[in-house]
Amino acid sequence: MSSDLARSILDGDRKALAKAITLVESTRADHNLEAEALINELLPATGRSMRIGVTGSPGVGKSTFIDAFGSMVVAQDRRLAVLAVDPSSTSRGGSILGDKTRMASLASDPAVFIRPSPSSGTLGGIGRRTRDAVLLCEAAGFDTVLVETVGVGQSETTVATVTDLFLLLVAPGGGDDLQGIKRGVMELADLVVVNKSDGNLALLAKQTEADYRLALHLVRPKRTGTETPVVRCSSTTGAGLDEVLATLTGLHRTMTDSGELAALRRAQAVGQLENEVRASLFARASADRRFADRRADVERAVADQELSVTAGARLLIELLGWTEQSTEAT
Ligand SMILES: Nc1nc2c(ncn2[C@@H]2O[C@H](COP(=O)(O)OP(=O)(O)OP(=O)(O)O)[C@@H](O)[C@H]2O)c(=O)[nH]1
Ligand SMILES: [Mg+2]
Repeated sequence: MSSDLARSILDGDRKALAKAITLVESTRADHNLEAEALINELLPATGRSMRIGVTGSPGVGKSTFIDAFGSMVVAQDRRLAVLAVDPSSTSRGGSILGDKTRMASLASDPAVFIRPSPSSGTLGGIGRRTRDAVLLCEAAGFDTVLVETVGVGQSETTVATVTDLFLLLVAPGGGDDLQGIKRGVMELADLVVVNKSDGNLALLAKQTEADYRLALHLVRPKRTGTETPVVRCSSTTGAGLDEVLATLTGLHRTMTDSGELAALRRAQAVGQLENEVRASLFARASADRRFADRRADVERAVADQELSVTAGARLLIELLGWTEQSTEAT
């Protein structure tokens, strides 16, 4: 059954793609198993895209940027998929489908696939959902995948584990705004883009570009021996968007040629495997009565500092009755 779905996806059928992503996002275990089989089948057809994470604080212009940048990408005969990650963006009305007006040109383009983030939680969390959605888009022939996330919480760190390049979008502003960007996000960035570099804001955008160059000196560079590029653009006039694309494709080509991309993706897959194992083991433990019955007690004791975290964890794990050898082997 899933082979039919697989074939339709390989044919670039967008309805089939949407259906498959729904399976991935489902909280039903049988759906997830179906998705797992499907992705296994499609795996040989994946990997041939430029995977770009886009993050930025609310209001910096992510939707407007993706619309304008995406239109330029498809004008170059590329096929673009846009995935949104942040459940929080749905609640504040900023989800990519919510602001279809700002993505008007993209939403109607047949070379574009747009998928908003699901409103409810997914069984495997945003990491698994996003990774699988990226793979499905690739199998459907999309060669450019943008993964959008609002720069709050942990989502951008997760997105960085499923993308090749990470773009930090910022708006012109003084030093205070710059302080608001977490150091960790700056370290993740392969490219910083100062948006809204137009009209009254053009001068401030130049200053902001200089501020970021300076600030990036203070964080660990993503690539040793190279500076993280900072580019200015306007998503409303389109100025500078070509430079953003050229910088991204240039970086991607360099990574491909040097073997860095292959190594990165291998490391990402191994890291994701570890996350999956960790999550499944924890889910299995939580479903075990011996563990579940004592969990609240142990949590309280740890919270009240009656018991150390290490001792509490050992106590709970021992309740599972795993043998000496198997615990020693971990
Ligand atoms: N002048 C100017 N305004 C822009 C530009 N890009 C976006 N804007 C405006 O900035 C505001 C916010 O843009 P959005 O694209 O909605 O920003 P966002 O980052 O998607 O916001 P959230 O979805 O709420 O996180 C809108 O009023 C846009 O018209 C730009 O390049 N220049
Ligand atoms: Mg938005």
